Formats: sequence, C-alpha cells, structure tokens
Amino acid sequence: MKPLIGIIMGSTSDWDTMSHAADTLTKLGIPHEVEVVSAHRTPDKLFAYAEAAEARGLEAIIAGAGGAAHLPGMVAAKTPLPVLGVPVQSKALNGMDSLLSIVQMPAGIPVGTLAIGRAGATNAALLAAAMLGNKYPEYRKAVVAFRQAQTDTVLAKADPREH
Ligand code: RP5
Repeated sequence: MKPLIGIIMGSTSDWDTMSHAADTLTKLGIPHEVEVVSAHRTPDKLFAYAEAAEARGLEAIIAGAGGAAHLPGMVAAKTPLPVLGVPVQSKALNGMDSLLSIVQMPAGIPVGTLAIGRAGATNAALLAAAMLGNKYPEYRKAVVAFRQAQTDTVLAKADPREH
C-alpha cells in the first residue's frame, strides 16, 4: 500500500526514539515510510523530500530531530502538508534544545510539536492517525480501538503491587 505518513529523522541515532512512531502506525494498520533526512548533512535531499511529499500521496509528515533540531521546521517550510515534530532527547541538554528549537516556530509556518522522546514519537503517530481518521473511517476505528485497549489494560491492573 502507498504510504500515507512519512516518518523522517535527522540521523540513524534517532531511530531508537522514532521507531515508536513507526511501531504505533503499524499497530494501527496505517501505511508509512521511514527515512533519514538531515537538514544540515543532506539539505538538498530535505528539499527534494518535502517538495515531492504531497504529490507522492503522503498526508502528513512526522519529523524527529535532536539538538539544533531544524528538520521539522524546514520540512514544514517546503510542504503544505501538516508536520508533526518530535524532539529527540539529546545527550548534552536532555532534549530541551530539541524541544525549544522545534516548538518555537515563528508565526506563519507551524510545526505541531510533541513531547520529548518516546512519548512524543508515540503520540505523533496517534495524532497523525487521528488526523487521517477525518477522511478514513477505518483509521478512526483503529484509534478508538487502541484507546479502548489502553483503558482496559489500566482498569484490569488497578493494583500497582501486581505489576
Ligand atoms: C541531529 O543531530 C539528529 O537529529 C540527531 O538527533 C543529532 C545527533 O546526530 P548524530 O551525530 O548522532 O548522527 O541532526
């Protein structure tokens, strides 16, 4: 199936984090692609990827990066598709650098910014799925089922001593 969501990241070292976005989309049955696209190491590839994304059939892009994390903002500048940014936890500043450089976009080019690290990657996938759910009833159903399963799991293990 043609991918609907593009997951990109600045480095292979981001995969530990961004794999949670891919795993979540897989669980929901949403076709996606995964690729390393670096804003500063492969800037021409970044432009080509962002410019071609809509015509290739992508409907949203999840972009993860760490440090001076300009990938999500630059991608958003080059595509009309919604871009969800995931701040990867950096070694030097624990991801505060990533978070601030992704979330503080000047007015005019938005990046929907998620939490630092694994939670952000997982939630980026869930948010992308919720967006797709406006158009594809099967993905809306998949998100509702995911949430119900999560609720059932918590309710079934209410005593923390049993974990
Ligand atoms: C960013 O620099 C990447 O998104 C990564 O989080 C960070 C470090 O990259 P590596 O030096 O590990 O390749 O571009």
